[in-house]
Amino acid sequence: MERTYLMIKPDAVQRGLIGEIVSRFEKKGFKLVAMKFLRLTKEMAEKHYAEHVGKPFFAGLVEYIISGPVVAMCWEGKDVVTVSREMMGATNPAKAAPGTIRGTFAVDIGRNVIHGSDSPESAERELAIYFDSCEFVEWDRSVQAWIVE
Ligand code: IDP
Repeated sequence: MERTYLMIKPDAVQRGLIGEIVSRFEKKGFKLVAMKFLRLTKEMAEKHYAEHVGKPFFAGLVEYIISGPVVAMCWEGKDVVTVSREMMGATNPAKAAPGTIRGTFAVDIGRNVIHGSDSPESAERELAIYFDSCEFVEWDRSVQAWIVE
């Protein structure tokens, strides 16, 4: 089953949106596999956002992401990478569809409340930054057959 890395960013934690955001993925039918509350080091942030090194917003992005605690999560489910990106909405909240997480809770690209991997390959790379393999919890949900045929 596909996995993705989702991260509730420092602005959402400060604004008390953890429960609201986690709830959306739970209700959708995805399965939580790993979760931790932590503050990123500068090294972790630079590793996570390595593809953006050299861009004008890079320094501000790193400063933002290490400015307070985040919730790091691994979620599992059918097409979870694509579907969770749809649920998040566009990177720029001004362009995010109403009802999406960013469309509902954010207005600024520099404070867009959530991160989600953009491909299964990115998910694998990002999950390795935050979790050891022993931290992924194997468990069965009694409702699984009512979520995926
Ligand atoms: P994504 O988070 O939707 O995958 P990316 O293009 O990978 O979007 O950008 C990573 C993060 O960098 C964004 O979520 C946002 O926080 C930040 N970012 C991207 N572009 C800008 C910008 O132009 N100004 C400020 N921050 C930006």
